[in-house]
Amino acid sequence: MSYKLILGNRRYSGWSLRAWLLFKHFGIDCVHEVVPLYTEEFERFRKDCIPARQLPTLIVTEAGSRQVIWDSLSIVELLNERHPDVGIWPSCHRLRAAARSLCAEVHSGFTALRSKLPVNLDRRYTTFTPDGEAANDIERICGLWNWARTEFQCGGPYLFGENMSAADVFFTPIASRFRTYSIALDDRSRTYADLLLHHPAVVEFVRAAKQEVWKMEHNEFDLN
Ligand SMILES: N[C@@H](CCC(=O)N[C@@H](CS)C(=O)NCC(=O)O)C(=O)O
Repeated sequence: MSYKLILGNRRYSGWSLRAWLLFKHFGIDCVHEVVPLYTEEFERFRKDCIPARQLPTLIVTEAGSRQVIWDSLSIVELLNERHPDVGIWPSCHRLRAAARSLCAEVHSGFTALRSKLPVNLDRRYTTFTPDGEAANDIERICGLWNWARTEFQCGGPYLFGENMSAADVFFTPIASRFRTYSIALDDRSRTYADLLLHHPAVVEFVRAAKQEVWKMEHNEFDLN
């Protein structure tokens, strides 16, 4: 069995960062390719990887057959099924259920944060003020981080104890938004966000992102 992970522009693709970190942190081998969004290459990717429409996408090749898996949450579940010993989800069922709820909310929610603070791993805005909806998302996220620690008392430094789980992986691009837009955080949330961003696989991803040449207008704006 082999994996090929197709990523969007690292600079802008928080979803791709999740998939990348998942493979790297849990030590699962894959080859990867970057397909710049909204280019001819991206159109070719869509034709080659039907029915996937978005990145990241995973191609699993096994016994001569090729399967396309798309959407970061289903990539998490596929890897969890195939690599049950690496600890993608916490081992305790209560923690696992909570971790899944957090991932599900990240996956389907925080739309204001996503649209108004687009991922840009190569920018740092120092005068950005989130509007009310985005501020609500930020407050909710920090509230969830604190809730997980208080509710389960796992110690840390990750949400569910000593080990990173898929929940921490899912919050990593959010931590990158907090850094890009210089969002003020309480001390505990700041320490946690910094921990995620200092992960060697994230540092490697950000370094590569800074070398990319493709630019997307939506994610590149100037503040006066
Ligand atoms: N729910 C998807 C979201 C993936 C996503 O939105 N990918 C963006 C890049 S970060 C994309 O491919 N955008 C191109 C498009 O939507 O046409 C996931 O979890 O993987």
